[in-house]
Amino acid sequence: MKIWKENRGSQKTDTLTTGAGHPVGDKLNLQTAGPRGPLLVQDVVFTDEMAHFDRERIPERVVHAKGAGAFGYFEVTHDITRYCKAKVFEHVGKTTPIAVRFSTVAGESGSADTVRDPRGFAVKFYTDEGNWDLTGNNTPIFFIRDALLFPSFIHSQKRNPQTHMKDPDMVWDFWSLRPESLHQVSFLFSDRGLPDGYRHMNGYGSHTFKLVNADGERVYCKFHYKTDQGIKNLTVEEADRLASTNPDYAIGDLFNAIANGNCPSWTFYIQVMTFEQAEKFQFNPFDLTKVWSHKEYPLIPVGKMVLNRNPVNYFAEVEQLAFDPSNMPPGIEPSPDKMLQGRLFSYPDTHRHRLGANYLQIPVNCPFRARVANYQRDGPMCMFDNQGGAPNYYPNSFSAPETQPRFVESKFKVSPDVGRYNSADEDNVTQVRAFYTQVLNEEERQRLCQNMAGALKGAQLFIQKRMVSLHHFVLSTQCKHYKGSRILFGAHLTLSGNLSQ
Ligand code: HDE
Repeated sequence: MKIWKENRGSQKTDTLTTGAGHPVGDKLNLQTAGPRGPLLVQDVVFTDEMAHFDRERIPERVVHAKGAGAFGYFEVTHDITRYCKAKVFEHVGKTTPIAVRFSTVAGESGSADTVRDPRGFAVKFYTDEGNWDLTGNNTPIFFIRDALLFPSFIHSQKRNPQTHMKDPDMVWDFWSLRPESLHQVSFLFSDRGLPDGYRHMNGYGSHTFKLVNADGERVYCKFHYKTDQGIKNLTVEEADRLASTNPDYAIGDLFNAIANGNCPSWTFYIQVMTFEQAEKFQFNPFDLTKVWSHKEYPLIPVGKMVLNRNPVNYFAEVEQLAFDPSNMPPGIEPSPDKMLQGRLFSYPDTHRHRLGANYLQIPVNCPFRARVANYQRDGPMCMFDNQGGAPNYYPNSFSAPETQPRFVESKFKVSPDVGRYNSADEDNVTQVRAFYTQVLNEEERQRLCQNMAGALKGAQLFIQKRMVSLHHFVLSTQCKHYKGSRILFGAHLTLSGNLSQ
């Protein structure tokens, strides 16, 4: 897609200025003492340009650094006010503007789009009662269930601290030491680990959340957004080819589709679980490494998400777009999920570091459908009127922003002993076994083993062995797929000779 049209001289152009707005007479030649230099410090056209250039980069995201963004709307198609009072679901037909950012996870901002990796699928709803950020992925589950492990997990997927290279030992050492990761790892090495761009994949809020209705009644909920374009994945060969020939494949695919009026959409669903059902659920309902059965907790349709506008400026609208799972308007609350709770702290903390204390004033992050009125003042890059002469302390005796008791969060009981509870062994087997033996067909199973072995063979032998035993432990010797998968791994790994031991 060609964006800029050639200027043939007939068009009126703006006067070029410095950052401070002074008109510039010459932008091609330095101001020097004589034609061969040296330079003059008084050349502010040069120093203004260079000093700004020196500061162009902000830190890239620690994870999800490479991404594409677009804008559009969410429309309610089915009434769920019996579950949730959030304004975004207020009535059928209501639309709310959204911003979406898709991403890969482990690579840097210059990395290829078609690598095997989960994909981020983060949605910001600009609602009438503040922004709601559903910062999800294209998978309904995750690798770990305790937020304390996240920095180590991510370190294992990024670069080795000495060689500065991706390191299969680190990747597979961590996964093989944490059996709860196998469910997500199996998903990742299945066909869905290589989505064809960003339009042909589903999205999931992944965590369990709490919905509260106007009467204060609460249920637990999960969010799903299913692609209306249909699921499409790349073959390993095609993904590899694109990684070298067109590393920005997914960004381009999304941009061009929207620019050509081929606007992608997703159908939005919830799953609902009552508090009583959660008490009796066979697993911990807040465990992010597990799904809720769709048979027992069917998908309830809610609405549609449509992306119909490309960013006008990538840096302003996508690089600075800051998602935060703790952005939840009244009616949507966190569940006790330890991962979600960890994220409530991590994201705004990241943004204060990456973008600065006033990152919520950046237009793309600003809750523009609500009016921000509070007692926060000052800080670097304070961009608006800083709330003028209004009182800056609370409580006060003047007509200044006041709390509204109807917005108090729902109450919940917490009485157990405080401790560091080990969740490593909370049934890491049942769901991954069902995924391997029931969800996948024989060819998909073969590809999974082949894909996994292809990556695992870069790790040291003892790590390969531990990973394969983990996979086989999940299947159990009774399983009819046990022998087949053993042979498959054997055929693709350097430890083939050792497998029979
Ligand atoms: Fe993230 N994650 N994450 N994550 N994540 C970030 O935020 C983090 C997790 C996800 O397009 C970071 O701005 C912790 C699950 C997406 O801008 C950081 C934990 C899921 C994006 C961060 C998780 C996600 C991020 C990096 C475990 C899916 C990109 C820079 C407790 C449900 C959003 C930044 C965008 C980005 C932390 C786990 C999805 C560091 C601590 C689970 C889509 O704050």
